[in-house]
Amino acid sequence: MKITNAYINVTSPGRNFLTLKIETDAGIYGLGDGTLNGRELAVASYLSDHLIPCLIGRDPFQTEDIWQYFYRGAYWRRGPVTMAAIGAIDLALWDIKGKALNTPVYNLLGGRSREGVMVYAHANGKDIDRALEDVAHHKELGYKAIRVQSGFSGLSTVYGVPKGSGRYEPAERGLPSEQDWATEPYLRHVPVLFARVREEFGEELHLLHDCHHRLTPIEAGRLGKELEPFHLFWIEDPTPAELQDSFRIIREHTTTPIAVGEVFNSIWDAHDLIRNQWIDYLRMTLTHGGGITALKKAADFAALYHVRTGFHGATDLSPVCMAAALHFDVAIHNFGIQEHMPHADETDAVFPHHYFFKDGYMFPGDAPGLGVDLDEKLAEKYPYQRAYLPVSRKLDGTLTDW
Ligand code: KDG
Ligand code: MG
Repeated sequence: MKITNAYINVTSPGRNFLTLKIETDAGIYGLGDGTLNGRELAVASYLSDHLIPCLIGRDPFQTEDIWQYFYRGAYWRRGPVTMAAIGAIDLALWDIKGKALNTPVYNLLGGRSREGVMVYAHANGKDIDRALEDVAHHKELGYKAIRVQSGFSGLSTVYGVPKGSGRYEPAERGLPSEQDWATEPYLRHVPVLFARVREEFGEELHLLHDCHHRLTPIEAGRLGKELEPFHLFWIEDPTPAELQDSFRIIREHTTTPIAVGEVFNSIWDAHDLIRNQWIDYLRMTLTHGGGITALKKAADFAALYHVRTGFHGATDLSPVCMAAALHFDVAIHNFGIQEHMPHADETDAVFPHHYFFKDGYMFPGDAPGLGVDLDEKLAEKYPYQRAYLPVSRKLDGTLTDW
C-alpha cells in the first residue's frame, strides 16, 4: 500500500480543530488530530509545508520508520508544534492500519485489557454551592470520578469555571483575555470546597482537582497536605513542570497523588518525574505527544515505575484524538483514568464516531481503525475563527502562569 495524498482540514464547529487526512492507493484513508489550542495554524503550516510532501509514496504500515523520519530526521526535535504534527500523522497511519486489517486499533496494541475506560467529568460553579449542584448533576449522569473547580471571593474569573451560563471552554474567540490570580485565597478555598464535597457525597466518588500550574512547589505541598483527609484521586499540574526537581519537594510533603503532563510533548519532559516516582499519573495526549507510536513507549516506561496514565481529554482535543485515546486506554495495562469533557453537538456532528459513554465508562466501539470520521461538507460551514487561551496576571499586574 502507498500513501497517495494527504491534506489538512481546519474547521470550527464550536471551537477550532485541525484534522489530517491521509489517502492511499488501496482506497483506505486515515484521520489524525493535530489541534494545538490557539496555535492551530502553526501546525497546519508545519504539516502542509514541511511534512506532507515527504509522506507521499511511503508505505502507511511503516509507522515506526515514518515516526523516526519526522522526529529524528528533521534534526530539530520536540516542541508542541512539531510533535502535534507528527502526532496527527501517526494517528492517521494507525487508523489506516486498523482499517486495512479490518480490526479496531486496540487489537493492534495488545487487545483489550478491560471492557470500558473510567472517565472523569468536570463539575464547576461560581461558588461552592453551585459547584456542589454540578457534582450532583454529573453523579446523576453516572460518572464515578469528578473534577471539581469553583469560584471564590477575591477573584472575578477562576480557571475551570465558565464566565457566563454556558459550558466551560478554555479558548475564547478573538485575542487573549486577561484573568487575575491570587494564591493565598485559592489555597484557603480549595480544602473548604473538598470538605463540603465529601460531606455531601460521601467517600465513594473519586474526586480530582486541577491547580493549572499556579503554585510553587512548597505551596503545592501545603495544598496536598491539607487535602489529605478528603482522599483525592489526584491534584493536577500543581506547579509548572519545566524544572522536574520541583516535584520532589511536593512529594516530600504530601501523599495526595499527583498528575502532570498535558503540556508535555516528549517522554523527556517526564523522564525524571517518572524514574524518581515523583508523580502518579501521566497526562500527555496522543496528539501533543507524537501519537500512539511515542505514547506506547512512554506508557510502558511509566509502568516500570508504578506511574499510570490519565490522559488529557479537554474539548481542544478533537474526537479523533478522543477515539485514539480510548483505544489506547482500553489496551494498555497501566491505564489509570481518562478525562472526558463532552464536545459541543456541532463538533460531534462534524466528527461522527463509534465511541460512547455509559454509566461512568467510555468504550471505543468495535469499528475498524479508530472508528471516527470527518464530514468535510459539514465542516465547510464552520470556517476557522481566531481564538486563544487567556493569560493570567497577579493582582499587582505581574504576568503569571494561566
Ligand atoms: O488548551 C488548554 C486546555 O486543554 C486546558 O486548560 C484544560 O487543563 C485542562 C484540563 O485539565 O482539561
Ligand atoms: Mg489540566
